Amino acid sequence: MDGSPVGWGLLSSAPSMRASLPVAAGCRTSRREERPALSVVLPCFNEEANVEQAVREAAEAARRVAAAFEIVVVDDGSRDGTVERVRALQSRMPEVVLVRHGRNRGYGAALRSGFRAARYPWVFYTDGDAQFDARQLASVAGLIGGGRVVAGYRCPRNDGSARTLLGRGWTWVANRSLGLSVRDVNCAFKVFPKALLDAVPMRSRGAAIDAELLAEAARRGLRIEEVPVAHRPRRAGRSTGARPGVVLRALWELLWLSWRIRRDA
Ligand SMILES: Nc1nc2c(ncn2[C@@H]2O[C@H](COP(=O)(O)OP(=O)(O)O)[C@@H](O)[C@H]2O)c(=O)[nH]1
Ligand SMILES: [Mg+2]
Repeated sequence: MDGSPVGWGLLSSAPSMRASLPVAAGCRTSRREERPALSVVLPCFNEEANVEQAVREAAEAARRVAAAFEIVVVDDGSRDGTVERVRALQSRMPEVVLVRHGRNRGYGAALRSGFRAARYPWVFYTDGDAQFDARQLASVAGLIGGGRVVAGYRCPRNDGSARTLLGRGWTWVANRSLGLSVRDVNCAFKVFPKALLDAVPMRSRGAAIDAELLAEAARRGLRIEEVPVAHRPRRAGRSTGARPGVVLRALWELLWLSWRIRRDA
């Protein structure tokens, strides 16, 4: 594992923005040389019923794959008992860090706060609603390192057919407008080098953040390793990812992002 903060030409631009093909199952764990130090970022908005499970699974995953780890829970202005649940976890788990927004600022803003707080050279993020089982990280740990980003794709997505269709449409639009070819742009199961997250001028505050991060990674020549991940139905609480305001904001941010990337090119 290369822990260098500015290794792999992160600060240089590469002409190609094409993502790699999905890796074959047998390749996934073969490249691991050293255990990475890992910050796990979990954005949460009104997740009192799910956050404990998300943190426990993340801790289990990190204990298996990381030399050192922390779990950064970002509370995005929840009005339920999310913060109290996290505080209760902190009394038993010193690795848990709580970052709070005084008001709800959006998914992208929550991730950005988590990235800023992260202390380790690799950042794994997934949702605080436990729709992804973080323990799947163990099967892709061999890909963490070097000039690589790990990007999951939901296989299958478990949000119902209307949501799945909307997600496919979003992936198509994001790929077309940013010159990417990623299977599931908004899949919240990704690992990035912290050096990249520190280097890119992240601007999205809403759901376009995934597209922005992938585009910046590709532009800097990082390889995007796509891996299938299982996805569970939301067990409790409410999804806000398909609200009209969230979708419109994401489209607006994507339009702006695509203009900016073309301008910079
Ligand atoms: N949609 C949304 N999710 C947020 C926000 N802030 C944090 N989150 C968290 O981001 C994750 C994804 O949100 P969710 O509503 O489940 O979206 P979905 O999985 O696409 O339906 C969850 O863990 C939320 O708690 C926000 O402002 N909007
Ligand atoms: Mg969800």
